[in-house]
Amino acid sequence: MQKFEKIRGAAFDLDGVLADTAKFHTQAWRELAEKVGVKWTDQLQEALKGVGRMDSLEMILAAGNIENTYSDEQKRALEEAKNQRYQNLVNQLTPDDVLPGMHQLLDDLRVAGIKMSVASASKNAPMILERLGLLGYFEGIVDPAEVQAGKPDPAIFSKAAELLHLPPEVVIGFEDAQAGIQSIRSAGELAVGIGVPGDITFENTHDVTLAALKEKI
Ligand code: B16
Ligand code: MG
Repeated sequence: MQKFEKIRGAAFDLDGVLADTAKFHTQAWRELAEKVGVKWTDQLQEALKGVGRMDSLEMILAAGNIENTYSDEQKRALEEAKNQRYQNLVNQLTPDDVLPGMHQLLDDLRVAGIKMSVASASKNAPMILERLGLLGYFEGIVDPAEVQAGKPDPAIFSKAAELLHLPPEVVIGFEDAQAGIQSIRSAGELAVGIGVPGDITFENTHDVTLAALKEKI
């Protein structure tokens, strides 16, 4: 494994890493699942983490064996309804909703000269980062609408390194979802798993400190 001194960039997932917005995605999807008559399970909830909006809808419909019940237009209306609900829920976010330890980590990485970008599947990422007061830390935010495929495909994390003008081998990626860890690894970056196994792993965001990264990498 490479030494921390070689690291020059960091790419952050948003939901579940910088902010606890996953609970709002879950609530909005759960309400939609109930509306279309699909049973909500813990497995489904976990599988949706880090997965883009339309892919998430397809997974929910498939879980209820009703993937062929809706036309493309109806599916677009469903994802739009979910997003409206999600946006209403995240309206209440404030800088206090940054996950424990992450503000400090961003400060410390900035002082250490590490360039940072956001590698989220969420089209709402810029709005959420602004609400959290975090926009100023990042040199780039990947626009998921511009990449060919969502996580676990490498595209989002590859783009996150590109935005920093860095080769992937000097970039570390932070993720809380299995699909995201796969995306980081296939992009050729070092995967930091938070609550999910990575190249190095932490139980929660609170434990992810600059000192711990230096020790583990
Ligand atoms: P939106 P991440 C992902 O964000 C979420 O984990 C996932 O639940 C959501 O469906 C996806 O973003 C798309 O979000 O509907 O806001 O475009 O974990 O990659 O930061
Ligand atoms: Mg996430």
